[in-house]
Amino acid sequence: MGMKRQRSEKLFKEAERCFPGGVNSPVRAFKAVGGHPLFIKRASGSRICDEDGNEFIDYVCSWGPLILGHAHPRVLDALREALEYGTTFGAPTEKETTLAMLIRNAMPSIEELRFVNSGTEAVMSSLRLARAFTGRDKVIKFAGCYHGHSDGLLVKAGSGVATIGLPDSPGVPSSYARNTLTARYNDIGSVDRIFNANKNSIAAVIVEPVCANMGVIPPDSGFLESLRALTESHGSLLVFDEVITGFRLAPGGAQALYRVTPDLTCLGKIIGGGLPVGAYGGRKDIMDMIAPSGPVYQAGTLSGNPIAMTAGIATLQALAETGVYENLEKFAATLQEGLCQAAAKNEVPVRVNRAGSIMTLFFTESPVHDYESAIVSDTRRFSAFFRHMLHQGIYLPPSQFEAMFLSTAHAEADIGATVNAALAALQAVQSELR
Ligand code: KE4
Repeated sequence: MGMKRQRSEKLFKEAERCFPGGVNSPVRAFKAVGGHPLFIKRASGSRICDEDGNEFIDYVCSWGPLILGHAHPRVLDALREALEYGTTFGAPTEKETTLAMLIRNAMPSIEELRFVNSGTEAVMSSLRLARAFTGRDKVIKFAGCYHGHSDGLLVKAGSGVATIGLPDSPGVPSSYARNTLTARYNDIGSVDRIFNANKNSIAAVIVEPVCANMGVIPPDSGFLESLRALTESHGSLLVFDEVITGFRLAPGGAQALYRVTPDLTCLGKIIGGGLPVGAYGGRKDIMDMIAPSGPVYQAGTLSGNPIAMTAGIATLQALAETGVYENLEKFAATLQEGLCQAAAKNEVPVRVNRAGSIMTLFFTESPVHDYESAIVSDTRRFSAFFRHMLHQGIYLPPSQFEAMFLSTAHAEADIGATVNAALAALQAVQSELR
């Protein structure tokens, strides 16, 4: 399975001298799938090309932001024009309001919002605000959900924490961790029990309305509605972490798709169109507590910078065109069906969970509906599958516990090539690991 990797190997050795593990984000390190990461040189549409000239159909898409694919002409043209005016001023610009209006029009629950520079910053700020608004300290999250790396949320987290099997992160003071209570996704009873054991002390429940950090796990029917009712009855806030699902599942995100209205929403990824942007927002009576209109402090040098705003505006305007989500749905459904058939033909027990244009192929025969049923997946088979797909020119997320992301640039030929590669890869996995 030869693939030229000399330049990536050379660059990785240099990177290892600069960065812990040679990367700037753990999940990129290929730790869960073996070997060293490929260094990417350029990308366009659905394709990425590494430093050794290998080309791949990309299903990472920068972990979600690139729903239009790489280097979309509309985004690049808008950025080229914007750069002529300067890059950042540390002062208000019209573009922040333009992007905010696009977000608010799509998500009416967001009456006011604040731009930050990452999903982590959005979630961290939203929970500080929830604690201030309710006067309570505790927060409920769900095992396997990942909300960025702020201290209080690195408790039974998903994504890279699950990928490299870290129990939780050292360095988080126990005082933080004890204010983060963990429930079981899709198990409303587990939430109810925590509320009853912590009366009047839960500031908020934070949830990925569709999980994508223990692999993709959609909510069971009624789960989000029950969370809404429970938080309301206990005077706690419901925070939707829509960093992945916002503008991914629908223009209005999961809250539009499932018709459940949170008190606060966290966004990131797509709203930045490939540049660093996060946002948190929601009810005006809550958001007005944020400085300078209120006492809750939060700030950021590059928050709302015009270049990132430009990429976000161009992306959301392109997504507003007719048929975009219908096409994503069509291609994603075709891919899901193709992967299931490829597994069946090779008698490999898999589950392919999907929500819109994100999906995960789990190497397990039982349904995957929470963290416990996700982590029993055969990660050995997954890493063999990953390697065989990579060698056939398909770049999957290097972790069983991440989502595959499709873009509007993924064409029928890409889907067909991916399904054919999966057929061969699953056959190879079966003969290797029988
Ligand atoms: P960032 O700080 O990475 O922009 O966002 C944190 C975050 C918050 N909420 C959800 C639901 C998220 O998925 C994320 C980050 N997602 C991971 C991928 N699963 C980012 C990839 C990485 O960590 O390198």
